[in-house]
Formats: sequence, structure tokens, C-alpha cells
Amino acid sequence: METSGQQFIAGKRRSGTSGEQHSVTNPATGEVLATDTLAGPEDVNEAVAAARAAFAEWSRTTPAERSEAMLRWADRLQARSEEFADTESRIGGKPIRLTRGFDIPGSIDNVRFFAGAARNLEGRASAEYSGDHTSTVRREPIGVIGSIAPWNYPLQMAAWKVLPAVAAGNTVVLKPSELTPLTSVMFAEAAQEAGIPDGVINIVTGSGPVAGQALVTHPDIAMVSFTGSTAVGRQVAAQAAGLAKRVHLELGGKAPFVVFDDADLEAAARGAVAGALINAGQDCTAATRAYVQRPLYEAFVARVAELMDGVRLGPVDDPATDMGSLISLRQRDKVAAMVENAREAGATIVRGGRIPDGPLGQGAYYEPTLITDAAQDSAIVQQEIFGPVLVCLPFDSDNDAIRLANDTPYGLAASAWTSNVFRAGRASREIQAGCVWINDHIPIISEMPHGGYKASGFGKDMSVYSFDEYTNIKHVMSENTGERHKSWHDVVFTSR
Ligand code: TXE
Repeated sequence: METSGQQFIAGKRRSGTSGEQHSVTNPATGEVLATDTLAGPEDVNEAVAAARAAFAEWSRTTPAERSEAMLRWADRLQARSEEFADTESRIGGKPIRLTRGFDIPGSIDNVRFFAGAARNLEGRASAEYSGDHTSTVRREPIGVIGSIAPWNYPLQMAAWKVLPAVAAGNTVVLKPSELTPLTSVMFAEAAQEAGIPDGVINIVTGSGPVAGQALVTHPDIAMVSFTGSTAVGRQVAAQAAGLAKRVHLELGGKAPFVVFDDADLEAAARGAVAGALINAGQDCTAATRAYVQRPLYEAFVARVAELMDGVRLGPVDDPATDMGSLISLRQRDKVAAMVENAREAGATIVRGGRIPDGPLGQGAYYEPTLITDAAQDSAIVQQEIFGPVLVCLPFDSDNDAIRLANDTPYGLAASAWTSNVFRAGRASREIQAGCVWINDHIPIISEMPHGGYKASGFGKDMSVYSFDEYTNIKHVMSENTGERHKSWHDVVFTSR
């Protein structure tokens, strides 16, 4: 595994110049995987200059040229997929089964999707709206995009940020989380191997307050695309607003999981365990609040507890491991403190709520945790936990279910479980979230948009809708009569 060089600027891998050393570790074991100097403002300047220089050429490539390069990129990723799966697993403390089956194939599919979508960029049809002019709409790349990504799905987040931008003809400077930069650098290298010109995709690995700040405020960054916590997202948006920069925010979530009394109990219980524990719960769409209609409530809690008992924590390179560690001891301790506070506030910890005994306890592992009897307005129900924790609460009427589902500041994702088509329809209309699943929770596809309502942010990742973020719409109005004195001039002056 690469031990240095976590900047990828103008096609070259090198160390940063901030003077601050940082080690990437496997949070499941504490093993140091790579140590390097982080990026400082100088590195950000250089990366932005490289992206700006590359924009002139890349923005003029044909859609077919971009598409073909991206298809070759996907092939390079496919050829190296085992190496990507292994590195992604180690930097994130993720089970190898998850990275092989979800993170890596999902990212490769994203590259292939945007290779196709690059050839389908379009404006609306043109016409003679004024009578005397032909109006056309051009969709143009914006320029250099500054992207900031989190650590929970390092490769997928890099892909979501970079792909729509470059498919549309922009160039990018991506700042991954300094905890998990390795696969982002490999991703950019694979693009270079595929023939995408140097400078189109640059990676600066640095801390948020130093490299992140420098990127957001850089005058040559035309747009900031951020995925991370709502608190930092608000800061980024405020800075971007001060500079009148375009901004796209994908922030936290607190997804409700609503089980009506006509639902398939076994399907819902399995869905809740998978939806809450995927990526050890460090997923902004993870199922976090299960609201279960009273007649099913006790049986649902019992079955979820039973299924959680069967979830295997273990070494991340063991294909039998179901759940790995959290991203860091800090994140584990934050989750543990939130569960402890819930317990003190009167909630019942039905399962988990513990750091495992033995060797796993040395890593950032935390047991799958099921909580009941929490108050709707308590922190454990209202705030993002980002850990393997599911809270279950009962409800009586359908009105209650919708009200409770909408009762947090967030609005990223939700699910409703029912066999009644009218209930499903109502939930999909009335739950305020960027995605509502019916009888499932989590599946994500390249063709469909992902993004939030309310404090979960705005703007879409993935799908052709993401092009609305990463392109400018230009109206071109072309006069057709050739007359020197146009009729509309009369409202300004009439002398002939
Ligand atoms: O996020 P941050 P953290 C939530 C989740 C988690 C919490 C904290 O609840 O427990 O956030 O995680 C960069 N200017 N999510 O602290 O700090 C930072 O370097 C510019 C939800 O890791 O928001 C990283 O690259 N950039 C989320 C990125 O922002 C700054 C995924 C996200 O880090 C910056 C991750 C600054 N001032 C965490 N400060 C989701 N929506 O999926 C930090 N950064």
C-alpha cells in the first residue's frame, strides 16, 4: 500500500506542504496504513491552477470523447477492483464483503452511468417565442468545482462528487476526508491511466479548517460541493454566500422507518437491521428511528433484537464478518456517549450499548444497539448518531406516523412498510425527504437522484438531475428579421 503522496495535483502524486504530518489508520486495528504531510493553502492554489488550466481543453471535448474516456476509466477500476476493495475496507474499518459487494461495484457503476449521461446533456427545445427571434438553451460547464467529501464511503463520495462534474465538462479539486484519502487518490490515478488529461481531477488531502477552507474561499473555485455534517455545511454555505458562489450541500440525516400494522413483520425487521447497521450505521440514509404501529410493536422489537444477536462483529478482512468498526475511536466514543445519555434520560437499551470485550474493543467497534422508551424530543431521536443504533417507538394512528416521521430537522431519506397501496401513497407524498422507500430501505441507484430536504441540504447527487448543479444554463436569442429598426425600439425611441 502507498505510504506517501496523498496529493494528486496536475497528474502527479506528491506530499502536501502544510508541515502537518498525518497518519491514515485502520480504525478496526489501529494499524498505521500511510503517513504523509497534509495539504496547505499552497497545495490548494496549485491544484486550482491545474484545474483551471485543464478546463480550457476539457470543457471543449465532445460528449463522446468524455464518455469514452470515462468508460476506459471504469474498466481500469474494474481491473483493480480487488485492490480498491481491500484498501477501502482497511481505511474505513469496513467488512470486505461490504466493500466488494457495495462500495466498489457501486462506484464503478456510477462511472459507467455518467459516461452514458455525458452524451445526454441537453437544454430544452428551442422556438421563436418573441416571433422574431430563435431562442436556444445551452448547457455549459461552470468551471473549476471545489468538492469536499466525508469519510463514511470514501470512494463512493469521491465518485458522486467528481463524476457529474467532469461528465459535464468541468474540472475538479476534491478534498477527501484526511481520515480516508487513499482510494480517492487511486480513483484519480485510474482516471489518468484511462487518458483523462492531467489537471481535470485533482486531489488535495488536508484538514477541513486548512485545506477545506482554502478551497471554499478560493476565488477561482466557481462552485462548492460539500457532503458532511450539517454544522460544517452551514459554515461552508455561509462562506460561499459571502462570495456569491454556487453551493451544493448533502448533509446529515435521521431517517424514519415507519412500519404500519399491515406490514410483513419479518421483512420489516430484516429491513430495519440491514438499514440500521449498514456501514456500522455511518450512512446518512441509515434507518435510525423505527416507528411501529402498536399491534406489531412488541413482536417487531423482539425480532429485531434476535436478528441483531446474530450479527457477527469481526476482523474486516474476514468474509464472514457482518459489521466492522466505526471510523475512529473518537466517533465510537461519541456514539457511546449519546447512548449513555439516552440511558440516563430513561430510555431502555434492549441490545448492545457497549464496546465489545476482548481484542475488538481495542479497535473502534461498537455493538449493534437497539433502544426503546426514548422520548420523541430526546437527543437520541432528534440528532444524527452515525453509529449502529436503532431507536424503536410505537405509534397509534396513521396521522401520528406521518407527524413523527417528519418531526426532526432532517429530511434525507425515509421508508414506509405496508401492504396497503393507499398508505404507501400517502407516506410517499407526505414524508418530507429526498427519498422515500416503500417496503425497503437503503438501495441506491446511479439513475436516480440523491439529496436532502430541510436541514439535510439541497441539490442532487447522481442521476441526470445532478447536471443541474454542475452546469450553467445559457439563453441564446438570435434575431431573425435582419431589420435595422426593430419594432420594440419604439418603446425607447421613435426617430427614424
Ligand atoms: O464531519 P465534517 P465529521 C456527520 C455525522 C458525523 C458528523 C461528524 O453525524 O458524526 O458529521 O463527522 C471537511 N471547511 N456526517 O466531523 O467535519 C472535513 O475535512 C471546509 C454526515 O467527519 O462535516 C471532511 O472532508 N471543510 C455525513 C468533510 O468536511 C471542512 C458524512 C466532512 O467533515 C471544514 C460525514 C471547514 N471548516 C459525517 N471542517 C453525511 N451527510 O453523509 C471540516 N471540513
